[in-house]
Amino acid sequence: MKAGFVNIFGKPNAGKSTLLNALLGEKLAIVSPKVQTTRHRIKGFVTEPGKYQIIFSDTPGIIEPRYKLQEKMMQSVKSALEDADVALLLVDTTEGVEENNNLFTSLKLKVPAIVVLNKVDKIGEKRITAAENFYSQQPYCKKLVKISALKNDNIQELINAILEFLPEGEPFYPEDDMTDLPTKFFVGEMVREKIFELFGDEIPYHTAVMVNEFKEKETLVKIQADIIVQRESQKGILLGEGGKMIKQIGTLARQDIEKFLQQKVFLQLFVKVRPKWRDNEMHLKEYGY
Ligand code: GDP
Ligand code: K
Ligand code: MG
Repeated sequence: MKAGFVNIFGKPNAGKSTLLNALLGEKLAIVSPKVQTTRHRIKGFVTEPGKYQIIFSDTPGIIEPRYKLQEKMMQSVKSALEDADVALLLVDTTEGVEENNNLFTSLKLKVPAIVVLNKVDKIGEKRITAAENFYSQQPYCKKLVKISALKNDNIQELINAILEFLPEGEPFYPEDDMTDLPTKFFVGEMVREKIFELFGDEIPYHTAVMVNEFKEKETLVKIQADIIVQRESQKGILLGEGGKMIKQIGTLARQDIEKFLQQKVFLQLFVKVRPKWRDNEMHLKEYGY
C-alpha cells in the first residue's frame, strides 16, 4: 500500500481550497474569491483501503506577512514544506507565468513536485499549451497535470499522478477518517466563510470566529460562537441595521453546518470587540492561530 503527505502550495486564489474539496469529494475547506481566506493548514485524507492513503494539506496562499496573524499563516506553510512527500504546485492559468515561476523556484523544494495547471475551464487551448510548455521545462516540475478544481475535471488523473511518487507505507489514520481537525474548527470556518461572502474588503480580514459551545442534544446540536472584530465600528457593520446582517450570517452558516453535520443546528452568534487581536499573541492563541 502507498501512504504519504501531499501538500498543496500556490499563490492566493490559485484554487487550493477548491482542489482539496474536489479531492475529498466533500466541502471541508472554505472557499472565496478573496485572497487569504485560508488561515490554517487543513488536512484531508483520501483513502482507498488496501491501495493508498493520501494525506492532503491545503495551506494559506504564500505572501509577505504584514501582521502577526499573517506570520502565523506563513509558519503553517513552512511546516507543510518540511513534511511533504510530494508537493502540488498549483497554478492559476488565467494569470501570467512569471510570479508563479518565481514563487515555485523560491520554495527550494526537496521533494518531487507536480505542477497542477488549474482553471483550464477559463482559458483557451492555446494558452493551456503555452503554460504546459513553459512549466514542463522548469527544474522543479517532475510531472504536469491540467485540471479544473471547480468543475472536478481530471481529479482522478491527478491522484494517479500522485501515486507514482508516493512512498510505500501503512496508513497514518483510520480508513474512515477524513481529517484530524475537530468538528468545532470547521463550524467556525463556515461562519468565517459567510463573513467573507457578505462583506466587502476590510471586514473579513479583521475578523476571527471562536466556537465556545458545541453540544449535541437529542434532536439538535447547539452551537454558540463569537465573532471577534478589532473595532466598535466593525461590530456595528457586522450586526447591521436592527441586527439584519448578523441574522443573515447566522442563517447561511447554519444551513452549511447542518449539511456538514447532517443534523439540525441551533446557532447563536455574538460579536465581540478585541482591539488589535491580529497582533496579540494571547488572542491569536485563543482563536486557534
Ligand atoms: P485558494 O485561495 O488558493 O484557496 O483559492 P480558493 O479555492 O479559495 O479559490 C479562489 C477562487 O477561484 C474561488 O472563487 C474559486 O471558486 C475559484 N476557482 C478555484 N478553482 C477554479 C477552477 O478550476 N475554475 C474556475 N473557473 N474557478 C476556480
Ligand atoms: K481564496
Ligand atoms: Mg484557500
